[in-house]
Amino acid sequence: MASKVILVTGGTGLVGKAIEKVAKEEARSDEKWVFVSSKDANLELEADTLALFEKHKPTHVIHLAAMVGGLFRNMAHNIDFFRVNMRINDNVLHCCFKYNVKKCVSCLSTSVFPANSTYPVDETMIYDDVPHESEFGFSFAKLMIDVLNRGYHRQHNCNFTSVILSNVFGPHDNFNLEDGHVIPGLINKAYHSKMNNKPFVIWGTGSPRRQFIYSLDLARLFIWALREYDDVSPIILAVDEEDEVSIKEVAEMVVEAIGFQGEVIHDTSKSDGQFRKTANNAKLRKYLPDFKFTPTKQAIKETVDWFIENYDLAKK
Ligand code: GFB
Repeated sequence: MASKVILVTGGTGLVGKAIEKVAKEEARSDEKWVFVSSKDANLELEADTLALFEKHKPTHVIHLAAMVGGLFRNMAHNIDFFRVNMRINDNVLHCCFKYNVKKCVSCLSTSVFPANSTYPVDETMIYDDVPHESEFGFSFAKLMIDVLNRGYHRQHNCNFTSVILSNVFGPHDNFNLEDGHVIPGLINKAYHSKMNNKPFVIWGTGSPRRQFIYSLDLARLFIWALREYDDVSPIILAVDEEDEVSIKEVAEMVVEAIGFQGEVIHDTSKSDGQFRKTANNAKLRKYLPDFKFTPTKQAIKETVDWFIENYDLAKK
């Protein structure tokens, strides 16, 4: 019988689906995985969250549930991102405490780092200055997870920690143009440009740079963190600095994967957001020096193939 019950909140989203796939491939007899979504509980409500924990009695939690979105959704809903995520995080971590959860791993984002900084940023710099204004609400709510983790550790000796994620993409992403992140947005746009013989439009100048991470790579790292990483301080799970690419470069990879041959244009009336958030993954590399990330080009091709095969089901 499984001695560990691992509850994954936000378990049907981009990262949850990837963790489910990898956990199945690397199944261990002492682990029972439970993937839950907003259909199982409204984590903004304390009573619902308590009922969920009462039902599953988790020993471990991967906390992914969050109001998320790309730059443009963040800009349009800053205060909603703050309030919704604050409520969810407070309820989930308090239930982890109440139900004596042995370990909880939550997500921060590279958007928590100071907007004005030297690069690369690392885990020691999250309180140095305020995050970029475009994602102020989301970023501060994410930062408060670290405050909760430290608080529960100091006062109650809980083993709650967090991982800092850069821009994630992969199968089961949100391909919606207004709400989603850049890679799924570009894939959806390039697909329709090809189908309708229309120009492909990249928003902004294309010069901002990002360390994109494939959801299936992230899933392997997340499971490692749950099993092995025992430190309250966050750890950056990001590709190496030299694998950072510009939005323009990533758009070219999408165009190639889709096989679009028409005109490519930039809409520079759209925001660029933060120019860079380059994160140093030396702490991760100290633990996992040989971890191999999927090359971005290959990961984009796999995501494009998934999108086309699952077009009717894909969130968009
Ligand atoms: O993924 P994204 O929306 O967010 O990427 P961030 C925004 C960048 O891609 C900007 C450009 O430079 C945009 O101008 N871009 C070009 C596009 N075309 C498109 C498009 O079709 N859709 C979108 N969305 N952008 C994310 C945060 O920031 O970083 C998350 O939104 C999280 O909350 C994550 O914190 C780490 O990369 O700027």
